[in-house]
Amino acid sequence: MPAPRTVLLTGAAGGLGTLMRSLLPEYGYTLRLFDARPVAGEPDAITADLGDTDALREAVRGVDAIVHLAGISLEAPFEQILRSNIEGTYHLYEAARREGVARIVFASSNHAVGFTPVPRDGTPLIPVGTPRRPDTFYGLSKSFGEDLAQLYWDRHGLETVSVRIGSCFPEPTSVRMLSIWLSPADAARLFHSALTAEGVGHTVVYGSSANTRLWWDLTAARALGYDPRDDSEPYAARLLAERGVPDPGDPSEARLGGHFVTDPPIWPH
Ligand code: NAI
Ligand code: 15L
Repeated sequence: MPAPRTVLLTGAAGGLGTLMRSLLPEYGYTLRLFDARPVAGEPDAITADLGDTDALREAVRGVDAIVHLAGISLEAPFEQILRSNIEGTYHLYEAARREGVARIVFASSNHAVGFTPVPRDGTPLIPVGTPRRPDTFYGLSKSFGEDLAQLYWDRHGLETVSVRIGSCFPEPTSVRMLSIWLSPADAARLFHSALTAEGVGHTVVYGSSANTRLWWDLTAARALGYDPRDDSEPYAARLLAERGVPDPGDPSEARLGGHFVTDPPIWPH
């Protein structure tokens, strides 16, 4: 597909949205911003909920692609997850289909497979085809989003790259994040690859940097042209000294989803 120029960024007021607002324009994109909350310093941003189908339809009209970050990003009561993440993502796909948008990059999450045991002692890296094992209603909504993306590709020819993001923050802040960290610069590289690769259909990839302690297989992401440059290893000695070596007998250490498996952080709003 021709390289997209105008991209709708949903969730633009959030942590990852804020990082991408500063990094994605370097790749030549013009961003249209969308969030339920006002985006600081961006008076042209669209302030609307994913449940507002008229606002969504107008927001997607004329864009070449969408980076869909909006939604509840932690655990919440099922009814809230249903409204924002499940129905909200459906409304976005319907708006995109009706307006003829060619491609969506969907912010899935490691929590779609959060109950998967972490590889230890030379066991193979986790493949993208591993059975989904959501660790929360939140992870379940990401699993739904991946299936929705598959449906819209098979039935309507709308392409998606579903990125199972690890932890995208400026720095890793836990031992677990040493394995799943996605640096903001690598996130922008990955989203750019996902926006421009040819013939993606519906492709699922893991989203992380080239971490020395990586838990999953980045082959599918690299096949899109993604060439990660960062590695969490420089943070390892300090984090291990502060936090200690993980106990493999602790379920929150033994499963990919970490503390989401045992004591998920709750969406504050
Ligand atoms: P965030 O919580 O900082 O931002 C989410 C944004 O979505 C917020 O600005 C919020 O106002 C907006 N939003 C929520 N519900 C909405 C609705 N119904 N209508 C319109 N806007 C709505 O989350 P963050 O960290 O920026 O994550 C962005 C996306 O990436 C989320 O979908 C999250 O699940 C996903 N993700 C993020 C990871 C990370 O490490 N930051 C890891 C895995 C997935
Ligand atoms: C996620 O899916 C969350 O949105 C993010 O805030 C982090 O908690 C991340 O997963 C993680 O697993 O560290």
